Amino acid sequence: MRKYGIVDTTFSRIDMGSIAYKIIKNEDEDCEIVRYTVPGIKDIPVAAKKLIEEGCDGIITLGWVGKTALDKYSYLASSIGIIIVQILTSKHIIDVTVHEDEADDEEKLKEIAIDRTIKHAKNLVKLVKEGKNALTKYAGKGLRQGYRDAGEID
Ligand code: RDL
Ligand code: RDL
Ligand code: RDL
Repeated sequence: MRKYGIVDTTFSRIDMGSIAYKIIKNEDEDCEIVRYTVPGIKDIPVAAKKLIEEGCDGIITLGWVGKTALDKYSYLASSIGIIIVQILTSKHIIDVTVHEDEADDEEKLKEIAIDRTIKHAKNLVKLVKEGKNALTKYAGKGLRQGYRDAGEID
């Protein structure tokens, strides 16, 4: 049975973990899902590593980055940490991050967070189920998460 990990944070202002849970369950009915909630983004890499060590085939992380320069440094650190865990474990960690300065109003931020979470949860299931070529039919299509697709330049 395929096993997925969800890592989310209490810092986040939207419960993206519950959305990811529903989508993964819907896309891969018989799977097992483990959720691990940590305080903030810098706590994500080790949580993801622990879930992989517990047998997860792939992970989705759900981070929220505040507006200040300090927040952005935290994001860079966490992002590098997530990449290091992927390299060390050879497992995909799909990094969903919402940056609080992506939108001025809360409704728009919520839309971005939900859309990004749904699309990346589907990406994770495809990669875990089908492997290397799962996304090849979308290559070069200008797909975006959180926004309308940019589209292909022809
Ligand atoms: O280990 C405890 C905290 O250091 C850790 O949870 C940090 O990720 C918390 N944090 C910051 O310290 C910060 O300056 C966060 C942010 N900014 C941020 O923008 N988003 C977070 N955490 O999720
Ligand atoms: O793991 C899922 C995503 O985090 C990952 O695919 C990122 O590489 C997606 N991404 C960004 O998050 C971003 O802010 C990309 C860009 N910018 C970018 O400019 N080009 C990309 N991905 O290919
Ligand atoms: O072209 C508009 C956006 O794609 C661009 O601003 C991206 O940098 C926004 N973005 C993030 O900031 C991020 O952390 C994206 C992702 N993650 C992502 O996973 N997928 C995106 N954009 O399409």
